[in-house]
Amino acid sequence: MRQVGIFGKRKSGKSALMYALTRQKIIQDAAFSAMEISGVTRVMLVDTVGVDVEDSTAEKSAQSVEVALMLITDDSFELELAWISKLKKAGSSVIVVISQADKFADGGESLAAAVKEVSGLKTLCVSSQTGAGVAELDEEINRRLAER
Ligand SMILES: Nc1nc2c(ncn2[C@@H]2O[C@H](COP(=O)(O)OP(=O)(O)OP(=O)(O)O)[C@@H](O)[C@H]2O)c(=O)[nH]1
Ligand SMILES: [Mg+2]
Repeated sequence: MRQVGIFGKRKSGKSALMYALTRQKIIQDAAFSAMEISGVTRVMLVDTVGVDVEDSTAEKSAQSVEVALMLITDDSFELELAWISKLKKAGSSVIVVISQADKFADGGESLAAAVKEVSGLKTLCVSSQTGAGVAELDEEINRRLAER
């Protein structure tokens, strides 16, 4: 099955994001069940161990995912940038996610701009708690999968 991996430091909100994305999908499927059946793509969301954990098993997941979500929650994101290189080298399409965006006064926009500037990657602000940005992220994931 096609895999989408969720990467980030410990407590960056990986598991919460996995549930938010899953919930979104279930709601959509309920509302548009007739439309979804014919064009359904089955995707496995892969939750990983923090990239800041020693001997992280995320290393293994990085080899098998087609699309990788790299979560960033604050302005020290050197480790995440190193992982982005690693994921790209392994052939994954990387989407940067400013996670827990509800915690920022500006919704994470200034951090997103800073990350985008150095990484050159599409960066989306998402809150699993309020649901802000979840639908946009879901769309972007599907776009990336369709492109491959
Ligand atoms: N305010 C806010 N808190 C969040 C959000 N997402 C997660 N959290 C909180 O952040 C903490 C960590 O969330 P998790 O989803 O468990 O993070 P994780 O990256 O899976 O953590 P580990 O598996 O331990 O590495 C929990 O207390 C969550 O309630 C969010 O969008 N907004
Ligand atoms: Mg977790």
